Amino acid sequence: MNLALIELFIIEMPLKSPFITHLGTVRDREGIIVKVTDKDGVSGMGEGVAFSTPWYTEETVKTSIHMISDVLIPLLKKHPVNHPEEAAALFQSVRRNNMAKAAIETALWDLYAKKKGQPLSKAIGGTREVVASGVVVAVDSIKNALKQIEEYVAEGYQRIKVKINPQQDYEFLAEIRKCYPDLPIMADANSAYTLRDLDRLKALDELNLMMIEQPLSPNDIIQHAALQKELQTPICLDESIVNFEDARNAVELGSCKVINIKVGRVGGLTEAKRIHDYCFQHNIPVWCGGMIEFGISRAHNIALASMPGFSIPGDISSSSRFWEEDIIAPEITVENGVTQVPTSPGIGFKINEKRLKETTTATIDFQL
Ligand code: OSB
Ligand code: MG
Repeated sequence: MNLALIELFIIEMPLKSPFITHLGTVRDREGIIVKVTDKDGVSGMGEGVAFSTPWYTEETVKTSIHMISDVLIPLLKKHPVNHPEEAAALFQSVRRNNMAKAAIETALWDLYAKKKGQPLSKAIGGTREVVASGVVVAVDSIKNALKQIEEYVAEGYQRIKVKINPQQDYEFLAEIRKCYPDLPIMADANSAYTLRDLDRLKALDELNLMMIEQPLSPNDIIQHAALQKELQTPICLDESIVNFEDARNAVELGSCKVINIKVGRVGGLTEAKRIHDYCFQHNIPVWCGGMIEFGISRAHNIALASMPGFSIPGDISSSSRFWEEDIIAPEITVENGVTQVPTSPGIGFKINEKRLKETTTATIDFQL
């Protein structure tokens, strides 16, 4: 791909309101914006979605910077690639560190699509002109939950995802269900339960939830299969699925009926596509998960969610869901419950240079 320069922008931005889960609260988001530029001066953008601390996966912003700087870029220097899929294959020689890999690989996909003069969605096999938008409510009081839901329903979101845990589940969801009898609602537990909570989880069956996301620990693949046999509500796996093999094992074992695909969690668009293709063949619906990310990663998510198997609204919310001002222009917007898939080359969004500058805390450059 004739790479000449890779630039990292470490950025930081406060969320408009705290994002509360039983694992911790996110108030400020650090992120890594990756810009790859080739010898013709064409650039592609990617984003590293690891958090500041390892609460969601083992990676952090600092481990990502280390991996990108000291391992992945040196690999690319030593083995120049002609296609983003070659970078994904090259990165297989490094264990895990999927968010660091995805940060670079997605930037290469944007560059690749721009060189072809194609929207990224088309370059990866997307077919939709719009993607269905959902939004996440992550608060610790029913009052705040109902306030946010009212707002989001008015904005047209097609489904609401609510964070739950054993201290905040049946009564909380029942109250929401009472106010919104027909709203598509799903619950995300982020591994807050074990099989000992079987009765608590079974009680949720009567609330007509679309699905319950990641009830048990990431490695509880067999336990999720046992749980799914006892529940009517479909289980969706998030943290458990970090590569194609995890998805295949989960489907073969009956550990879930739905899969949440996150580009960062699985190491890039190449692996995300593989999981999508497998699920599509096996009639397992998928949707695109969010990482409280900035506009660059959200733009990659929109391209991914335009693929045919993404039949359920994902965490594709507007830039204004989390940010006073995003780092892309135009910002991502949701109208009538959908987000338009861009038709211009690459990710289809430009950088808001002023906003990038004012949120950047450090930059690192690599000459290739
Ligand atoms: O479990 O899906 C999750 C955000 C950060 C880390 C994990 C999760 C989430 C979300 C998505 O719930 C929020 C979003 O970006 O819209
Ligand atoms: Mg989740």
